[in-house]
Amino acid sequence: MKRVITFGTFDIFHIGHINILERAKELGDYLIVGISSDMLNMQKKGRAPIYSEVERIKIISSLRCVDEVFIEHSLELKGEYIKQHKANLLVMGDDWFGKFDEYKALCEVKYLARTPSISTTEIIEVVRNPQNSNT
Ligand code: C2G
Repeated sequence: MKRVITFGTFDIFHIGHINILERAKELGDYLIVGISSDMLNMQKKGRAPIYSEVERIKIISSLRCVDEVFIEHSLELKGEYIKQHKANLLVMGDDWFGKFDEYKALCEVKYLARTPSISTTEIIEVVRNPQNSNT
């Protein structure tokens, strides 16, 4: 059985998120998702997520393609999480291209193309300033 692991904040869940999760699942049999804690998101993006970790865990674990979730507390613990969850494959979006190559010593690592034209940051922008939307 091939165990796939991926990581992300998945704030304001959107089509880009489901696309990468479904494609990650197709590359194996069992999908494990590390969801950034509110604190880790604060460190990564300099702001609190719109949806709390409790809400994001509930949303992600309700998806058909997701088998297991856990909270990612630190980017530095990625190797530990890979070992703990006995992952055979790490999948990330290509905005992280090359950033996790060191884990090739532990498991296979693949970067998948991001879904174009959608991001949590853009959604926040459009909701705040609808007149700037070009859609
Ligand atoms: N994603 C995508 N297409 C988009 C937007 C996001 O494929 N249009 C992917 C990202 O590449 C990532 C996943 O969806 O693989 C989750 O995205 P984020 O929530 O933005 O994740 P991020 O905050 O970058 O966290 O340890 C790594 C980090 O925790 C990743």
